[in-house]
Amino acid sequence: MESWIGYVERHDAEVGRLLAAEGRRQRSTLSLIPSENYTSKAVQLALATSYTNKYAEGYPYLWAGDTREETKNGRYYRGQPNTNELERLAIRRALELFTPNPDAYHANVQPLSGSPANLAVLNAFLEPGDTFLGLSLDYGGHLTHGHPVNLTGSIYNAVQYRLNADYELDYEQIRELAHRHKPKLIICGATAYPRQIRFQLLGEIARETGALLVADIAHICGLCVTGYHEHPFPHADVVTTTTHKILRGPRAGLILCRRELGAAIDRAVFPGLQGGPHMNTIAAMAIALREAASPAYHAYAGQVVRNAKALAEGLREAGFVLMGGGTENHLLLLDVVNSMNGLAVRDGHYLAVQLEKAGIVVNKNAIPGDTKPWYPSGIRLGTPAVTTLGMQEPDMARIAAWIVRATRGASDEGELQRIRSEVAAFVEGFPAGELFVE
Ligand code: DSN
Repeated sequence: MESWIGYVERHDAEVGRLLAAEGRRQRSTLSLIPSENYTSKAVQLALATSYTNKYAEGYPYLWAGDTREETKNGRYYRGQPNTNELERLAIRRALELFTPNPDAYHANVQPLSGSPANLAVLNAFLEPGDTFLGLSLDYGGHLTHGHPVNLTGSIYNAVQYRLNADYELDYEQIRELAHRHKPKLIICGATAYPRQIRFQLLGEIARETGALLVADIAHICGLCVTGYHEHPFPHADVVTTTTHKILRGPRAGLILCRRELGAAIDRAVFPGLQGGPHMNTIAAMAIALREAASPAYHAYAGQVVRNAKALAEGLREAGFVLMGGGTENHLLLLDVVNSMNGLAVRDGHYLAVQLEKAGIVVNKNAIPGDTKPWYPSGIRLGTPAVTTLGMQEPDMARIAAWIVRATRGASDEGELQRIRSEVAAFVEGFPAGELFVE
């Protein structure tokens, strides 16, 4: 039988060639970017279905929370029997996976990704100029948590909090800022924070000061639903997440909230920010949500954390400086400029480029005090993708050894090529048959 990619290659040779090349790249390199993963083949195939042809502006109900039979179609276009059933299924699975009581919460599965999800939440509860608190980007926050170059930092009055000297969220500073600025909303969550987030404490601070607590758990959602990280509910009023990181779903966003906030969230997503939802993506999301409720996913999440600790240990022993001293979740942030007793590379950009030549794919990352985002001092590593391939602690020791060798030999192109061959043979040794559409 002709392969899927073979079919595309026959139809469009240029795109088909690039599809095949990307598959080969992913199967022969180590993906250590903590926000990346490998989805199941079922998730990828659902994305490639006829739902991509269908417009479905609106919701599969007339208003949030309404479940009556006669109001099961709140769409602006006809032809929705399948989209309505599919979106309801995705909503139910999201509520069952993420909330302590599906009847008390609401889910919106339409955000196109994490940034629109966060913007919609801010838009739901804030007027332009209103104040909210968020973690500063250079301390591990996200652009949409109020960075000045992002809309969230220009439309609203974003007050930024930081980490303390122990590389922990500065909960005292957050409390002080919340009392001083009386924000309508506090957003927590991070993209480069190797520690656990104390949602209960943040919920207390929010309630003391009359703010809503929004938890962006894009990086850690899979740990929260399996008990490897404190769960944001019931402390947070609203939770946002992407579905393509540790959750292993399609590139998309998801918002969950207390049921009484659901109508405001829905209005903010559509028509406030977006038009038609991507129903093929929602189909793939529903599959990923079911997969994430399985015992196999629970085991996976535990292994992600154990692997991150093993990788951290291997790198620390070799002299790498780990921000926060190690990891309590799925990721590590290395200060590469000050690592390895003077064998330091000049910046994280350079090291990320050289590591890629060795088949080790990471991203450069700012650490506190950095002033040049393109040439930061750090790199960020994570274990969600390599764990999906089936790697375990001993494999992390091998990866750490390759990173150390590639860092020492960063200016030696021959050494990087030798490592690349070893890495490719190693990665190709893991069975990936269920992960790649070919
Ligand atoms: N780009 C994502 C990450 O890599 O963490 C955040 O949006």
